[in-house]
Amino acid sequence: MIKNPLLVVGIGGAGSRLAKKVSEAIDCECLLMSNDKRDLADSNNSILVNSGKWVNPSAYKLRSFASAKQEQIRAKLEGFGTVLVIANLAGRAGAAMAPLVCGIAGKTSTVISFAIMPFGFEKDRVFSAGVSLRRMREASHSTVVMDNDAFLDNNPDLSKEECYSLTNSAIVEVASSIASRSVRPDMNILSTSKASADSQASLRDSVSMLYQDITDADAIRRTVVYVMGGEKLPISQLNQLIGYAQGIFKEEGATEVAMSSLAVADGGVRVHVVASAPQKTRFDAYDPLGEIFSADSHLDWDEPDSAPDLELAIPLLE
Ligand SMILES: Nc1nc2c(ncn2[C@@H]2O[C@H](COP(=O)(O)OP(=O)(O)OP(=O)(O)O)[C@@H](O)[C@H]2O)c(=O)[nH]1
Ligand SMILES: [Mg+2]
Repeated sequence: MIKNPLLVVGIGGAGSRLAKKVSEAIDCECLLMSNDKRDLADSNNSILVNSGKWVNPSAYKLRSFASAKQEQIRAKLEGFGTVLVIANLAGRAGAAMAPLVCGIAGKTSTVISFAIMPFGFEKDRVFSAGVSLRRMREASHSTVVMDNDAFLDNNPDLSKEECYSLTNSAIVEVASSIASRSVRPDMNILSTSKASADSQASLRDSVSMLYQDITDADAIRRTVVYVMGGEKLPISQLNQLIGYAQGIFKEEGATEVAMSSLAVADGGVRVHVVASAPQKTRFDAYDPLGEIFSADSHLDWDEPDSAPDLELAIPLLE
């Protein structure tokens, strides 16, 4: 499914930081996109979405400014077999531009998108992230979701920063390994754990995070268990770990184990789980109306909501 050449696109602050790391890890081209100049510093391939006179543009506003750059985006994406798009949907730039970029890329390339979801207490961001995720999923061949909220639920003692640093490294590690293997079409949930000396505990933590997002765990059809720092693990322990994972995901032959020699900072083992998601996940509830109306009864779905600047000649109406 993955065709060369490969392009990694980072959108917004966190998206750009992660995309740079992934492109370094797998040695491929990188394109950054943001409305904030600071996100694009020291990059030689980027698109600045200028928000004009707006100091604090909404996601809708940003989307309309990004739409105006469609041709430039199309030109930058041209000629790539596969495009990996990384965006933080908790951010405005991410939520505004990611569906647009996936839509444009999807016309000519295979698109694999990575979406970061907000914490549950970021109430103002949950809805917009939910709608953007639905659109991103539709426009991509495969979407991998990292849910910060589920991670925090599982690791309540961590600060926001510690949480970001762990979920970010899971994204970079999994995105980098995806380039050399296949992913399931449609939606996949990425879950992770803190580093631990005990690989089974790390797997258990990841699975418990996964269960926060999936309402019907029996519907999981395929899982890939990524073992980071796993090459240092004795074979017997690795075997146990595989057996343990297969016990959790009962589907015959559906559990795959991917090893990575990437060292984990404190010498422990970290287990990431990528599970293909069933029809329903908790993200559906982020956009409650989307659950009530089926996709084909939306009159205005084709064009994402945006807020263009319309110059109304009000004085003339007098
Ligand atoms: N998951 C994750 N979230 C982050 C990270 N850094 C910051 N955030 C949070 O995500 C929010 C938006 O981050 P950005 O990635 O800058 O979002 P953006 O797409 O640039 O959009 P803006 O809201 O316009 O900045 C911030 O308010 C932070 O709370 C990170 O490294 N990882
Ligand atoms: Mg930002």
